[in-house]
Amino acid sequence: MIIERAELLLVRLPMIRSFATSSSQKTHQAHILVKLYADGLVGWGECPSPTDPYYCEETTETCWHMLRDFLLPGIVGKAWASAEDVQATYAKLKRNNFAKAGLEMACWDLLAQRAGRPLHAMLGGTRDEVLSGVSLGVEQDTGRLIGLVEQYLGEGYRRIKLKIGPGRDVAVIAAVRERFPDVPLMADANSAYTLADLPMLKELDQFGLMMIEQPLAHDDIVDHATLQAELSTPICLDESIHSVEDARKALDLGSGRIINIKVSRLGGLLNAKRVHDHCLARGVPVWCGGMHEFGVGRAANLAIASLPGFSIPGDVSGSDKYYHEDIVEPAILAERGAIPLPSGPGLGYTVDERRVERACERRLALR
Ligand code: OSB
Ligand code: MG
Repeated sequence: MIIERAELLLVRLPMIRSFATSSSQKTHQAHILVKLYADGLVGWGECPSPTDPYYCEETTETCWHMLRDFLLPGIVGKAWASAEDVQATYAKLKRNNFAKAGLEMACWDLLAQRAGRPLHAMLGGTRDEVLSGVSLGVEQDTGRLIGLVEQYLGEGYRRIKLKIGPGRDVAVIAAVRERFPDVPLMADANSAYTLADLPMLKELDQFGLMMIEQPLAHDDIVDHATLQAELSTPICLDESIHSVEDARKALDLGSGRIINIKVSRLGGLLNAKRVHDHCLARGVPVWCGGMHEFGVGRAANLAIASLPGFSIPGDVSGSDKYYHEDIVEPAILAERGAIPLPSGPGLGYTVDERRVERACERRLALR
């Protein structure tokens, strides 16, 4: 295929509830949509980067810069036929995985549309629905947090993830666990702790958590191995894993027993699939993480989560958990804790261009 024209659209949506992690607080999300025109088709991708560099080093603006100045000029007008070919166009460009993921996603959408197949089928998906959990931000009021857990369990979500951070950890988990003794529960620290916090982290072992996600530094796999040897609760790695090589090394070291697969953090669907395949071969469970995606990125998350190794309900919730009005039709919604996979070609949802237009703050076209 040859991309004749590419557009970047910076789209900003207000969130239904503000979301706090140990490192940031958000009331809006501003994501870049990548729109590619090739062979009479239009492909869509999304960079769900936070606006600030507190989850990883990328931001919305670094994604815009990489796409405008390196990624799009490297592919527009050139022939390609596979996701491997797409990756080859930026082989020299280090990291910047959220930016790469937005471009690669739009290319996969084009490939799947041209093949007349749903993206999940192209990727080797074997499920017809994806099991869904929720990720709840840090709340200063534990009663309010318990109310939210109750609400989402009432909606049928299969697993609850609680963000934790210094001062909002053991007591919060204890309170939620006491109220919901049997619920599949986990904690995500977003790299807020160090090995000096070992006594507190060991206390978490008593709550029967499914896992503790990224307790230590964003760039660490060594201290995580030390910690995992001290904990009975499995560690799940998020921020530390950017590639299948990172996953292999972390698993070899014993830095964790579960991997959070994020399309964005891994630089696209092909790398996400590689991590999935590696973990499946080793018997390591994976689940699909999220970055508060709009409908385009959420559709890609659903597609990858349809692969057989995704044995744990992920963070891909219905869009009504995040946004009053998302940008795709039909809305992506969970029913009894499961989201059905679409049957149409490509991402399988239609981008509502009027809504995109209304929420678009900046655009750029390249030919
Ligand atoms: O660490 O998984 C994370 C959101 C923003 C940044 C990092 C993370 C998250 C989430 C929310 O946990 C996942 C979602 O509901 O999309
Ligand atoms: Mg995480």
